This record gives sequence, structure tokens and C-alpha cells, in this order.
Amino acid sequence: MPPGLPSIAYNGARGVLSRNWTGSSTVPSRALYPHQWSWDSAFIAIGLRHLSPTRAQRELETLLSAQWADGRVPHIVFNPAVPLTAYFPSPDFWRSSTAGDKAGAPAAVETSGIVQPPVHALAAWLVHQADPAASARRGFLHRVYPRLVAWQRYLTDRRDLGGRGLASILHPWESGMDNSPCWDPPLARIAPVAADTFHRADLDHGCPADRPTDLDYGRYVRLAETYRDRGYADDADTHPFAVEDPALNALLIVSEHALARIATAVGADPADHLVRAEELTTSMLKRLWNPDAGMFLCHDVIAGEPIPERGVSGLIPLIVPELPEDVADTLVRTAVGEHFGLGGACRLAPSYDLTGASFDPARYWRGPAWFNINWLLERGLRQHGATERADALRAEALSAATATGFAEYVDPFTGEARGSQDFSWTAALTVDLLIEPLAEPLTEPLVAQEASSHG
Ligand code: 2M8
Repeated sequence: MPPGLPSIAYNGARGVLSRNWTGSSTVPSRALYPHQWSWDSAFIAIGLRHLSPTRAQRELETLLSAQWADGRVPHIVFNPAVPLTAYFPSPDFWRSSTAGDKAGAPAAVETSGIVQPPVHALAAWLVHQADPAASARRGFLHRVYPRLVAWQRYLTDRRDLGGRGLASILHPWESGMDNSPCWDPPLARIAPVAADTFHRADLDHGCPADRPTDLDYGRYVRLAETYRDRGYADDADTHPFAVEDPALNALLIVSEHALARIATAVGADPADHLVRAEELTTSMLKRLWNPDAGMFLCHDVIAGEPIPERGVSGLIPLIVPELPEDVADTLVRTAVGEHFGLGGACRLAPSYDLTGASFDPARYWRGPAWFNINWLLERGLRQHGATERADALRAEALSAATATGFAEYVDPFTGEARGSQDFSWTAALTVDLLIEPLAEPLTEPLVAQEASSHG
């Protein structure tokens, strides 16, 4: 790492996080995403904990205060001070407080009705660890624990749409990897709404060649509208799109391990979390592992078959602590091989297969490299003993984030900036990588003996 980079990176990242702070949470980017996003806030809290543990707690608690009574944590919490035209779909599209009434949407705040990957329990545990005394004084874990449990149970109990012991997404936006080619086959079955029936605010800020097409947007809108018009109900047979996503399920497992840690800290019984983490890990390995692909594949619940596309989502299970060694080794080989080129053709892991027919180094989630994904991979590589690869990835991520002014994402070959700048999770995870180069495993599994000595 060039001398001087750490302080340039640290000060730059701190500046971004302070400019994007609204007083109770952080926007992902001032222009393109002017509200609070769910998994963004979890990644942001992970970095913010090094700058201000209290602000990191606040970030998560603001999000959790918009939780629905059925346990779901919405993917967007809208800021009422922002004009409706600033982002599409806006609150008047989702109509959460009325259309989501039966599902338990809060009356006092407008949100979207879909979710994003559950990084929150992991984030809460890491935030707590940054200053356990201050966290205990504020009763942080005691307050968030029941909400985090309800959130995870929403995913495990209401979103097991395939009945296979895994959570499903019912909209591409729920994966956070919105435009991944993995969603193309199941999306092809969805009739798009006409492009002239909505106005895409993203094109006011982003370059059309980098963003999803109007056809994709027409399908996103159709899916969201259908879900809304059914009162955001989760009956398994009403969903036109249902996919088991490896990254979402891996994050669910890691967060279940984090919940076991949190449970122990608040004097609750961690046993249920440990059992669930183990069951989910077994299901993920049994249902989504594909030895021929050398990685996990998404599973189309409605078609009843794996989706034959290599999205980076299928490498994210490296963050799961109790992965069989041969599976972890295969994932590392796939990450550095021809499909993802990590440390070879690519400076940072691309979001999609370099050899795939739909690969595009510029278009949203169809090839470019994202910092949250590379942070997860860095932690996963380190956790499974690939220390040199993790060190190299950490150095590349830090230099690319700093050189691009904390870009939303980058060209995976050149590291050139794409999307918006001053992007919050890029800044937050830069701080985390700077401060914790030799971090322990994300959430060391609570071993059976330790758990049984509880209480
Ligand atoms: C992107 O998603 C939003 C929809 O949620 C969009 O494209 O308008 C994704 O990159 C997603 O992962 C991210 O959470 C969000 C805000 O940064 O932007």
C-alpha cells in the first residue's frame, strides 16, 4: 500500500460519511439514493462503529424502527422531506401504510414493502463489540435483539417459499444485486408494465448504459405492483418470482451466528440460533451447492431448477464459518479462476462471470465490482485461511475506493469509477478494512460447549 494512503483513505471516507449523514441515518448517495436503504445501513454501521459507535447504533435503530409487525425490515425507509420525484419507486407507489396495513406496516413512516439481505444482526454484533461498555450503558443489544430475531424469523418462516429450508427472494431488488443475469431466466416470465407508465428518476443521475434497461424496469415494477396489490402477503403460491439466493442465505446464517452471540450477551438462550444456523447451512449445501460449477447457484423455485448462471452471489457463502473445507477451497479456486479472475485479470471480484454471455463491465450488477461484495469476500478468504489472497484484495479495495472518490462500483479490470461517487458503504467499508486488517472471523461460531455453559 503506498505510504500516505491510509490517512488519505481514512479522512476521505470520514468526510463522505459525514456528508451523507442526515441526523438519524446515512443515505447511500445524496443524489441517486436520497433515503435510507436496509443493507446499505448495515454495511455503513460496520464502518461507522470505528468513528462513532453511538452513531452506528443509531443507524441500525433508525432502520429497525420502521420494521413491520410481521418482522420484515423494509428495503427502503423514506425520508418525508425528500420530494416524491427524487427517487422511483417513491412512497406513493409502495403505499406501505395503507397497502401494507394487514402485513403490519408502520403507520408513522412510509417504506417499501420488499426486503434486502439480512446483514443487520452481524452489523449489530460488530457495532456492540466496538465499544461494549457504551453499548451496555445504552442497552443497545437488549433493544435490538427482539427486533433482529423477528426479522430473521420473518425470513426463515415466511419466506421459505420452496419449502426447502431456505429463504427466497421475490423481487430482484431483494438480492441487492438488482440486475444480475441470474435473474434473467425467472424475470423473462414476467410481463413488463409499459415504460411510459412510470418515470425513472435513476436516469436523471446515472448513465443509461450503466443502469438496467427499461424492459428490466418494467418487470421490476410489475413484480412490486403485484406484491403490493396482494397486500404484501407471503403465501407461497401467489408469487410469480421466487428464487433462493446463496448470498442472502449465507448472510442469514452468519447473522444467526451473530444472534447466538447477542443472545448470550443479553442473557437469553442461544440454542435456537445455533440450531437454525446449522440447519440453514445444511440446506444451503444440499440445495444450492453445485460441484460442477465450483460454486453455489441460485435456485428458481417456480421452475424447480438451478439457474445456470455464475453470479458472485454464489461465492458469498465463503463468509459462513462452518463450511466444509473442500467447499471453501473450491470457492477460493473459483474466485481466482477464469470466471472471476480475482488477483489475475481483475483487481476486485466482478459481480458476474467474466466468461458469461451477459457479462458487461459497466452495467449494473452484470460485471462491475462492488465494494460490499469484495469486503464480504475479503472476510471470507481470511476466515478460511486464504490470508495472502485476503491481504491482496484488501489492498486493492482500499486503493480503488480512495482513487475513485469512494465510487459506488468500479470496472473490475481497470478499477475505473462507475455509478455515483461519495458512496456511503464504499467509505464505511474502507474504514473497516483500514482499522481491522487482521480481523477475527466475522462471527466465530459459538461452540456447543460454550453455549451449554450459558446461564
Ligand atoms: C441499488 O438498488 C436500488 C433499488 O433498491 C436501485 O437500483 O435503485 C442496489 O445496488 C442495492 O444493492 C443498493 O442497496 C441500493 C442503494 O445503494 O442501490
